[in-house]
Order: sequence, then C-alpha cells, then structure tokens
Amino acid sequence: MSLQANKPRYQPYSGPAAGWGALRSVTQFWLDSKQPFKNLRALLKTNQHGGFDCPGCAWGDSPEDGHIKFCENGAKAVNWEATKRRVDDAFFARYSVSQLREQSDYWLEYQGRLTEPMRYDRASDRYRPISWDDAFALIAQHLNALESPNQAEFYTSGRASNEAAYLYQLFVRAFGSNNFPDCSNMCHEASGVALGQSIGVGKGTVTFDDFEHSDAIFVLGQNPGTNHPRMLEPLREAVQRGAQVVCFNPLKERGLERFQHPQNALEMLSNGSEPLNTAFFRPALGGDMAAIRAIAKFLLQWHREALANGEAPVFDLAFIAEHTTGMDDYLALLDDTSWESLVEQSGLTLDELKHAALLYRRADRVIICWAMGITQHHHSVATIQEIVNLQLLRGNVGRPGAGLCPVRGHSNVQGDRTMGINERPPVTFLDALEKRFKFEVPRQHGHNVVEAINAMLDGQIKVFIGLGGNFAQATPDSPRSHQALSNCALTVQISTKLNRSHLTPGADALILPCLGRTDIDMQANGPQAVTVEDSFSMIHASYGQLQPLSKQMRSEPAIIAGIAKATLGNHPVNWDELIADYGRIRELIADTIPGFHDFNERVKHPGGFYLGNSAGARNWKTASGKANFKPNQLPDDLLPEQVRQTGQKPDLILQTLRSHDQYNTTVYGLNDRYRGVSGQRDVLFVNEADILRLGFKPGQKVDIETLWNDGIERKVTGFTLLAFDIPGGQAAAYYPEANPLVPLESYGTGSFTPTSKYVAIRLSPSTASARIV
Ligand SMILES: Nc1nc2c(c(=O)[nH]1)N[C@H]1C(S)=C(S)[C@@H](COP(=O)(O)OP(=O)(O)OC[C@H]3O[C@@H](n4cnc5c(=O)[nH]c(N)nc54)[C@H](O)[C@@H]3O)O[C@H]1N2
Ligand SMILES: Nc1nc2c(c(=O)[nH]1)N[C@H]1C(S)=C(S)[C@@H](COP(=O)(O)OP(=O)(O)OC[C@H]3O[C@@H](n4cnc5c(=O)[nH]c(N)nc54)[C@H](O)[C@@H]3O)O[C@H]1N2
Ligand SMILES: [Mo]
Repeated sequence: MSLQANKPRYQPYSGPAAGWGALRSVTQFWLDSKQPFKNLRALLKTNQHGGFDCPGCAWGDSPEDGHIKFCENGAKAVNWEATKRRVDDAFFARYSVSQLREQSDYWLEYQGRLTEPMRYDRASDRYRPISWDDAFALIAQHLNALESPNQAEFYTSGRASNEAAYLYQLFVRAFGSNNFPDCSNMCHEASGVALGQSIGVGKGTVTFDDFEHSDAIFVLGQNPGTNHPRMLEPLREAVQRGAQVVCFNPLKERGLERFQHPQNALEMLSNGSEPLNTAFFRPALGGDMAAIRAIAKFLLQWHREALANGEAPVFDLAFIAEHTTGMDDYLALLDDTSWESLVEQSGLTLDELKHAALLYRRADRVIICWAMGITQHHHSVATIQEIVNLQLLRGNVGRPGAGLCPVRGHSNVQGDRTMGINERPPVTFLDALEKRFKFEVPRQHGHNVVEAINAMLDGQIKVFIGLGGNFAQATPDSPRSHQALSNCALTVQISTKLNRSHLTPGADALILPCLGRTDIDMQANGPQAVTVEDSFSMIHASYGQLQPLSKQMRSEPAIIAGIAKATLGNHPVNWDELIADYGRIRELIADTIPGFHDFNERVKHPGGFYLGNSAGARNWKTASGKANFKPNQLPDDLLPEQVRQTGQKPDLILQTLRSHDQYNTTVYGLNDRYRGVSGQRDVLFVNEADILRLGFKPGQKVDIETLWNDGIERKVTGFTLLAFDIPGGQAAAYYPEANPLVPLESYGTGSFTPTSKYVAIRLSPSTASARIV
C-alpha cells in the first residue's frame, strides 16, 4: 500500500474476519516497507521466546504452547516500525514545521523513522540537528530553572518497557514530582479505579488458561477482530467446545458477529423454551450499566423463586458469605431500580435482557471482558463495578474459568503502571522507593492527562516531556491540547516516528529518536533485553531483532538516563552503570516492587512468569478485607447536565473508534476493510433512517458540532455520511479525526477519562472544501 489513497469507496464487506486471515492485506504492507524479507524474519520472532514482544496489543498468549502467534494487525505494527524510510536532517531541511502541519497524520507517520536528535529553531521554523549531549544539557537547564518540579509534565505512552518506565519514574520522583499523565488516563483508568475499590487490585483476575475452562465469555464494548485479533482464537475455541460467547456492542463488528448464533443458543432455541436466537446485544451508547443491572435483577428474581420452591439457590451463597460484603445494600438497589428504567437506559428490550440473563445463569463459569466501549463514558467506574457486582453474585471471581478481564490496549500499558507510572502512586510503593534510594519522595498527587492539559493551558507548566505517544492527537479537544503544548517553554518528544506532537512545539522543542521493540539494543555489556507485562499479568522478556536504521538512535532507558544524569548528576543512582546492563535495573525493580523477586532468573523462563493477582487468589486487599459489592446509582440521565443546559437536543450521540488500518493515532492506511470503507477517514457512520430524519442524504458531506455549555466552538467539517447498520440515534467516527469534538471537561467520574464514546452532536450541511489526506 503506497501513500496514494485509493478512491473513496464504501461497500459492505462480506468476508470473514480472522486473527490471521487477510494475508493479502499484510503482504501489501510488507512489500511497502522496503525490506520485506527482513521483516518477515522479524515477524517470525514476534512473541517467541528469544524474540520480541509484539508492539501491537496487550493480549497474552499461552505460556505453555510453543506455536507461532502473530496476527494481521501485529504484522502491520511490526512492519510500520521496521521501515527503512528515514526522517533525518535532510528531511527536516526540506520542510518547515508550518508546511509539515499541513500534512495528514497518515503522511507524517509514513515518512519513516526518526534517526537523529533535532531541536526546533523558531527563526527558520525548522528542526535542526543537535548533539545528544547538548540536548540533555538543554533539558537539564530548563528543568533546573523551574521554581517547582511540578511545573513539568512527564507523559508516558504504553509501549515503554518496564525498564524504561522504572527509570523514568525514578528520575522524575528524584527530581521531585508525581506529574505522570499517561495514555492509561484515556484508556483503562476506569478499570483500575473500579477494580481497586471493589476487589483490591486494579488489574484483571483471569489468565490465559481461564478461557479454556469457561462456559461463557461476555465481550462488552470491544472490537477484537481489529484491536486484539489473537483473542479471536480462544473465543472460537470456546464456541467449538460448546461455550457461549455473548457480545454487547452497538456495532456488529466483524469477528464478533460470528458469535451471533453460537451452538448452545441455537440448541436452546430448538428446545423452544426461551427466546434465545441471538447472543449479540446492541445497547445504547453508555447503556451497559443498565444492561448488567438488569441481568443481576433477573438473577435476584430467579434466586428468590428458587428458594421459595426449595430449589438450589441461584447465587453462590457460600462465596458471598465468606468473601464479600455489602450485598444487602446492592440487592435493595436492584429492588429499587425499575424494569422500565433498565429497558430505557440500556436500549435493549426486556426480552433481550432476559435472554442475556439466562445465558449468564446457565453458565457455571463466566469471564467478562471489556475495553473502550465500557471505559470511555461518564459512568465507567460505576459500570465496571456493576460488572463486578454481577460476577460476585455467582462467585465468578477467583476460580478457574471465571473472572474479570479488562483487555488492555498498549502492549505494556499494564506494566508501566506496575513500575510506578502513576500520578496517584500507592503509599507502599513510595515508601519502598524512599527506603531503597534514600531520598525524600514527593507525596503530593500529580496530574493526570486532563489536569495536565488544564495546567498547561493556564500557563503553570513550563516543560513537557513525552516518553512515546502522540499527546497532541490522542487527547480530547485537539485545538486546546495543541495550544497547551505550545504554551510550554520546552517540549521534548522521545519518539520513533514523526507525529503532530512534534508540530506543536513549545518555545523550545526537541525530538529525541529512540529504538523500538523490534530494534537490537546494544549497550556496553552487550545486546539488552527489556521486559513487559501483558493483560494477564505475565511478565516476559523482549529482544530486538533488527539492526537499527541509524547509530544516532538511542534506547529509551539510555535517553532517560542521559536526561537524568544531566539534571541530577549521579543521584540517586549511577545512571550509566544501569544502562550498561539492564539486569541492574531489574535488580532495583526486584528490590522495590512486590512480586519481582529473582527477576533476572525468572524472566529467563520461556513464556515468562506470572506476577500473580491477589483477587484472582481470593485474597481481597480492600479496607474491608472482602470483595465489596458497590451499590452505585444509575445515572439519572445519560445525557450530561452540560449538554442539557444548552437547551438544544442533540441530533445524535457520537462514539469515536478505531479503523482496521490504524494503531491509535498512527494511521497505516485509509481503509477499514471490515466496515467496508476505503480511501477515506473523514466519515460519519449513521443509520439510514436517521440520515433521512435529519434531512440529509447518504453520501452527503456534513459539518459536525458538539453540544456543551461552555461557549467553546467544537467543530469538524466535511465528513461524509455513510448509511450504516448502527442503532438509531447513534453515530460513529474515527479517532483521532473526531477528537476536536470531545470536550476536555467531559470525562468519567472518578477516572478523568475523556468520554470518547459519548459526545452529543449536531449536524449541518458542510460548508468546507475537501480536506487533504
Ligand atoms: N490494530 C490495533 N490494535 C489496537 C489498537 C489500535 O488502534 N489498532 N489500539 C490498542 C489500544 S491502546 C486499545 S485501548 C485497544 C482498544 O480496543 P477497543 O476497545 O476494541 O477499541 P475501539 O475501536 O475504541 O472500540 C470500541 C468498541 O466498543 C464499541 N462501543 C462503543 N461504545 C459502546 C458502548 O457504550 N457500549 C458497548 N457495549 N460497546 C460500545 C464500539 O462499537 C467498538 O466496537 O486496542 C489496542 N489494540
Ligand atoms: N477520541 C478518542 N481519543 C482517544 C481514544 C479513543 O478511543 N477515542 N483512545 C485513547 C487510548 S485507549 C489511548 S491508549 C491513547 C493513545 O495515546 P498515545 O499512546 O499517546 O498515542 P499513540 O498513537 O499510540 O502514539 C503513537 C506514537 O508513539 C510513538 N512510538 C511508537 N512506538 C514507540 C516506542 O517504542 N517508543 C517511543 N518512545 N515512542 C514510540 C510514535 O512516534 C508514534 O507516532 O489515545 C486515547 N485517545
Ligand atoms: Mo488504549
């Protein structure tokens, strides 16, 4: 696939989705990388012992099984990183920053790997080469001139290895701040917060093996066919052995829709007893909490009936008595919640809700998985706690084949949190750092992403450092987050590829080119491995395989050590010694983070080692010492107060999502095969009846505006209306193109996660000329 876009087309796709189906699509990406054979060799090493961890998603593989595991989108991620194209000083001499700003995100990333450190020169509006030493000295000069360490923000994206993340947090805390906004704040933050309060640990309780033993797997608000293709395999195996896969998604995502008629549901239907013809439910956006509550309410009804009839209880009473607290309040809340409100808010009929409840009840062991369709709402924390409440009623936490499974995004986002990338770090962790390194650790909580942007907009922040990612495009309210970055005295981006965050420089700005997961990382004591943690808390090693494109690129740990040494000298550690051999960083991790004893030894084991999960072992690290039922009220109205106050009725509720050809803000191509879209991304998926109701025609171009009561205009223009199979009243558009529509103030209660899956919008005929791709 070359950069030229094919003609915009829209034609529903009828082929299958597979973890590794579309060889043809991948082959195009390979050939286009300019080094297809080398990349094929790299790919064969993905997720193998002695190979590198796939930089795609955080799905784990069975540690026992030696099969080659990679998928179409993992292949694209590898290939994208392992390109031969270079963005070097000649490139930056050709284009001014203003010129680059005119290009699309797709074009920017496509230009290749960043190969040398660059500094922004405001007079010529160009990036110019700088030596590593001068770059480090410049950062140190800015940092050491601050009145307070909290005038700097230290962003992290979830690809950073454990070693890089650990060094980064050590440096920043020795410098004196907990300002760690990270991609997790926009992603699974609600899962961490909700699970921490309910079961005492902010991570999923299942391991890979559990999928082989479950009777039903519920998949809520997730599109694994595109975003976690390796997950399709255990789902398919589950169906083959007669287990249920039950999906909640407003969109019939390819890869999930095959579970529309799983064997058992059909059998049940032929028994004639219940209306069990589908296991695919299409809720209202934000309707999942009501749907889960309805399942619990049915269980309660059946439980009471069973007790009255002298039959076996529906609830797991022994588990509830021994392991939980707060059930009575929760059951009272179920009694107080009317069926009408559950039907209205879930967007599902009572029959559908009953059907879902029957599927849930019939399964002895249930896993519930979820992703962004659950976490990016106003009431995400409450929704996830409702999922936990349901699972607790039937003892579906902490036993084989059952549990809670937030499916993480970035390949090491979970590990980064374990390493202390956390603006609200646990006190025990800070105590351990203080004891080991003997400096006074900052205790005051730092900024998350939303707070960081606000502080930058207010002019409180002078320095922004980004360890990976694309802060400018991943964040909501794009014009404001661009302004926030530009307000800084210095912005530093540690990156593999060019993106828009490099084009919104502070008064001074640096681009520091780093090695990626696929690159060989050679240090004084030889090639280095790094480690990562997957969604199932498995820790494994990752060894780069490809010769770096340029000698000027440095590893993330080496760059962090360089900044740290220039800023703090050899305090609180000898940074150079750590970089010579990352095993020494792992020793520090072993000294300060529970579960990492004998780290260097245990990580040699093929497949790595299991970090453990207290809740998975039914050990509840909550204040009550038990798993907590959390009785949260349903939202009064899904539409937030700030929208209602505008006095206007939204035309539609918008969710922003990923196409099949992108990795977050990294756009690989302009196609979204499974949704039938090619050659375009500025599209709005809307139900045909809604298009007509609003007075438009399919194919027409529209401008989209957000309803929010703060007077700020949030608008994108020239989006093509695609008549799509989507529930009435809903719309979908791609992230990051739709990010200007998400208000910075629209975030989840308790999680601060921007509500990327719930934006009230109005449409008008487009006034704009077509945008460049
Ligand atoms: N190839 C590829 N892989 C990736 C990524 C990528 O961009 N590309 N990104 C990685 C990252 S960081 C993450 S976090 C994950 C993201 O993985 P996903 O969460 O699968 O990503 P999204 O595209 O945001 O999809 C959200 C899904 O939720 C549904 N949904 C939206 N709102 C609701 C709702 O209110 N209720 C329900 N039940 N469903 C809803 C949407 O229709 C969509 O199917 O993937 C990771 N893996
Ligand atoms: N509207 C809307 N907004 C969203 C979302 C949504 O669904 N809708 N999803 C949110 C989610 S779930 C997430 S996780 C965030 C993602 O936010 P980020 O993690 O900030 O964004 P990415 O697009 O993953 O970052 C891509 C950039 O990372 C750099 N990079 C790639 N690999 C490496 C590496 O190995 N090391 C370093 N140092 N840099 C590297 C490259 O320069 C590349 O341009 O976006 C969030 N924003
Ligand atoms: Mo994510």
